[in-house]
Amino acid sequence: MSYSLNKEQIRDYNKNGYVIIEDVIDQKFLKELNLATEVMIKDAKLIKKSNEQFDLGLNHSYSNPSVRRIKQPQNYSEVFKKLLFYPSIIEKVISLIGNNFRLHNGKMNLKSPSAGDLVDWHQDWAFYPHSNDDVLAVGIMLDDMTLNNGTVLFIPESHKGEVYDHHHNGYFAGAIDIEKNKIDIRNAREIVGKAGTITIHHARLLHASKPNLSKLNRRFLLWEFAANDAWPLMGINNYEDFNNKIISGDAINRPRLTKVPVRMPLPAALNQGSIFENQKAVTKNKKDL
Ligand SMILES: O=C(O)CCC(=O)C(=O)O
Repeated sequence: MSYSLNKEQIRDYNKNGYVIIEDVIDQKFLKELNLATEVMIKDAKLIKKSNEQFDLGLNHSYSNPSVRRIKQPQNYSEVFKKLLFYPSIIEKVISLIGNNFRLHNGKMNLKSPSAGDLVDWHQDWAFYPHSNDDVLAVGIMLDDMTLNNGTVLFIPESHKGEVYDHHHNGYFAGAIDIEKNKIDIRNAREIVGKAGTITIHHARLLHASKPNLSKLNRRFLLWEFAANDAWPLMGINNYEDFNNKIISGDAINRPRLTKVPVRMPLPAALNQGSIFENQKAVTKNKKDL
């Protein structure tokens, strides 16, 4: 059985910068993922401050846990490791960026009713420019994504344009000032889907995510993948760790250089480790979401 994307899906991705595929994750496995998430949230109850695993909401407490993000869930749970190597996802990524790719970063945004923070307009590429743009993110809906629990918004074809300024007051802030950059967000597509649906978006696609106004959870996991010959321009700390993140294919030590627009995320953000805190510097856009 082939799990590859079909021609129309590949064409949609190249044209619009994203594609949505329903029913990718098996329902039984989804239950296991949600149980593993509950176990991690229990661990989060025991800590008071954000750490390398958890980004906590400002009102987090033992009795009322508020976890905004679980970072690198694959490092803390065998179930999430299994999801990282899910054949149906791997084959779809191969259809778009070829047989050689590695994990750049893994994260789950929980958007629970108690910590339903929105994510402001941004391009992932601004956070991690690479030597070429065979770089994308696979989003996995662990819960249904509905019109009032925090949809993702994608602006079709925006991946073909420039990389916008994501700085504020001289520091990287991880969000774009939509008015200053005269970006028309009326064309944004609001993405909804059943649990088990996946999205795949190009690293330069302009996107954002609405606040959760419901009483239900909205957990969305993102695997950010890069071709093995797309090297991060911020450098590699440890070459062995870098290659240990290969999901498919072989290590390549000859990066492929293409003509890509780049702005470095420097000077670095003031609150390293939390997109939610950094984006607060660019508050103007919040009313637009
Ligand atoms: O959680 C979401 O809806 C997507 C957020 C996002 O774009 C990100 O974390 O980079």
